[in-house]
Amino acid sequence: MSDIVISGTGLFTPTESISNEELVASFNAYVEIFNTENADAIAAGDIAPLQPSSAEFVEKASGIKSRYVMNKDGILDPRRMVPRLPERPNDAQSIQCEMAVAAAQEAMSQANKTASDIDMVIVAASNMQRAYPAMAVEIQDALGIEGFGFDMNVACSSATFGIQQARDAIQSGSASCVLMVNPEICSGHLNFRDRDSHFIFGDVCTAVIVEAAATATSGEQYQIVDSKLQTIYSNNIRNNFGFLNRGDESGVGERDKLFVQEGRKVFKEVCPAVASQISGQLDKLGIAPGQVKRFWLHQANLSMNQLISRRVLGREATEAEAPTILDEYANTSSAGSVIAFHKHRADFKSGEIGVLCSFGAGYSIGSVILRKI
Ligand code: CO8
Repeated sequence: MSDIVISGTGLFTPTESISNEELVASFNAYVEIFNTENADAIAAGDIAPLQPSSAEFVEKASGIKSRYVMNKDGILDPRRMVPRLPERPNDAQSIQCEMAVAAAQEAMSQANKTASDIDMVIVAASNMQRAYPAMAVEIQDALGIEGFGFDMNVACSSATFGIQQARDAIQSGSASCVLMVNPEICSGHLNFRDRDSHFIFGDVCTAVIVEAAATATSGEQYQIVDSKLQTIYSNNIRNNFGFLNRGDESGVGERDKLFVQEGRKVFKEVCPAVASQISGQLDKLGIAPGQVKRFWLHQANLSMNQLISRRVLGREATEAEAPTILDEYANTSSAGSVIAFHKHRADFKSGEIGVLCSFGAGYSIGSVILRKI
């Protein structure tokens, strides 16, 4: 198999951010309004009063301190709690396209690539803002890329699955240089009125260039040594939003048409599966866990990452070995591990090895072993 490399990455970070304190103040204002407006029903025992959220809980349970969002005031308005993202005319660039173009331009510049070098665009993300045309085709057009593009969704694992699709396409000869982007507007599908999950997600976009080592001219290249994908069906992270919703009016606007999860079950079931996948993969490749310089892990929960790296290494990982970005970005679904890779690799020397790994709804797990060239 000829060498295939990641030759550039890019990151678009929204300008607006929300601290835990701001988010919790808005949630608690909503709780007060709800409990006041429903005081009689609550007193009669017909409905339960809502409980307040707490910034201390959020940081302790998740490690998250803040998140970037595409619109702050709509989310923080306790009478709205949904980002304000006005529809755009069909002849204007769509919002996911705009984010993707910004991240792609940085990745292309890092990789020394112009539009004419790229012949395939993959948009890999948990949520597409429309059914069709594919976001990838619009992004391809916005960047002036010829060839083809398509969208794919494997929730939080979309990026690692996208990297493997890019690698396979180059290996088989159907593409020579691939732009893979992850425009994640998680705030669009997050229920900011749900105390259990209102703090979890943020918005961002990452981009990755994948190409054959033979064509790469970037000063910084990471060989894709191996990639492994796994899916295991689970309803513990689910969103029933979809085009068939209008076929049953009774369900429109219900809680299950946004992100819902059994967070504890996800934690307990996913961590061992991820650790065992990474350990098995390293073992198959003859790489001792101690030879791995860095674990660029999916950024959902700090304790999850500590548990996974402890299981793989047999000891606590240092912050340098398993860097955290979720404190600042929260969970950005598929983009999280790519942000960690983008921000935490400048110290890599030739021959050093890292693991890029994602996990989430599906369940889905993707792990990519990278070696600096
Ligand atoms: N403030 C104060 N107290 C709270 C709050 C809050 N905000 N929320 C819950 N509590 C209370 C609970 O009521 C509970 O009280 P009690 O003990 O009296 O019952 C107590 O705090 C503990 O609650 P939990 O057991 O729920 O708390 P955990 O310690 O388990 O932490 C987490 C909750 C942070 C959710 C944790 O379980 C976790 O991170 N689990 C893993 C989740 C995960 O990784 N999910 C992956 C989803 S991402 C994905 O796959 C992509 C999907 C597509 C993206 C879509 C974009 C929207």
